[in-house]
Amino acid sequence: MNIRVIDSHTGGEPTRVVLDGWIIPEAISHDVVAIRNWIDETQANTRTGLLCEPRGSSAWVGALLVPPKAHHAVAGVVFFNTHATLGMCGHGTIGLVETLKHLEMYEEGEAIIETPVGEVSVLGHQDGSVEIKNVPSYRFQADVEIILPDYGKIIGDIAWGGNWFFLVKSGGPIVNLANLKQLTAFTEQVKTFLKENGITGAEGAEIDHIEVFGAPQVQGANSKNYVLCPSFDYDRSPCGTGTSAKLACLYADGKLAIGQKWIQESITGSTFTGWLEEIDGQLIPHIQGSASIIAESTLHFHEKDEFRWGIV
Ligand code: PYC
Repeated sequence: MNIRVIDSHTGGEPTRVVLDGWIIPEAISHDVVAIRNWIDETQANTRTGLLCEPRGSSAWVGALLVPPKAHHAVAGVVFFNTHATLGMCGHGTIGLVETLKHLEMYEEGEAIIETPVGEVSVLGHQDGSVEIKNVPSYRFQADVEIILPDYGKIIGDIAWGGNWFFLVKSGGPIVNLANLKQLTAFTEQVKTFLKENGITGAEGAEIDHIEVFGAPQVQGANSKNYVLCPSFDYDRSPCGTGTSAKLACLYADGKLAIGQKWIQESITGSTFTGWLEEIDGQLIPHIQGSASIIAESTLHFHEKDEFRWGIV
């Protein structure tokens, strides 16, 4: 099996867009929800082969590009990581648009992309950046108290930004790159506590991303974050869905007005600019950032390769 991909990074976080070679059953080939279920139920090998070492690493996010179902959409996409599929992915959508530009499949204007959690719209700007209008975001629960064995009482919010997040409000290590190990150990403990104590998003959904905040270092930024992803690696970018969840929490706390800009710095120092729009009583996050193409490749999966499906 050979799979053709284009790799990009958005603020340091890699995205591997799958163009062809991963054969989707015809009956579901335009249905991103069905494709997501098909990957989760039957395609773990291809998913891990594409993203785990030796072809990738736990930091990578994949994006399976598919034809859209609706006439008004330009593409459908199912995001996945080394662990499972994802509902939405902000940095991945920016990487996907950069890839579509590279393929001359996107030139200008607003375009709709279908994801398993709803339609998002994208807009390329003159300066090369990409703006995403994400799915509606909201805070689900405020000021949830948890007690961790090594850190004591921690308070955080649970919010939806296209994925489920626990946003730590108080406690935890200082957010800077020198504290990577401590931040990872801390957020893993938060995630384990939530799971073991049945603390979830709406309808029992697993909270699979943990976000911690600190003082920004980049001039003009409002905050710096560290985001633990489901693969137990961290997001090198400020995390588009995580920034969306943060905007919803800030708004709920009366700390951000509709249309007010919020510059979210990542643990690596890259930034996204976010703001909220209100449509029919729903909060629609806009996230703007930039991606760069880094490779165009054909990945080979030989039967004789002992790590054909990655090191898992
Ligand atoms: O940018 O939304 C995001 C994201 C989710 C996981 C990694 N990046």
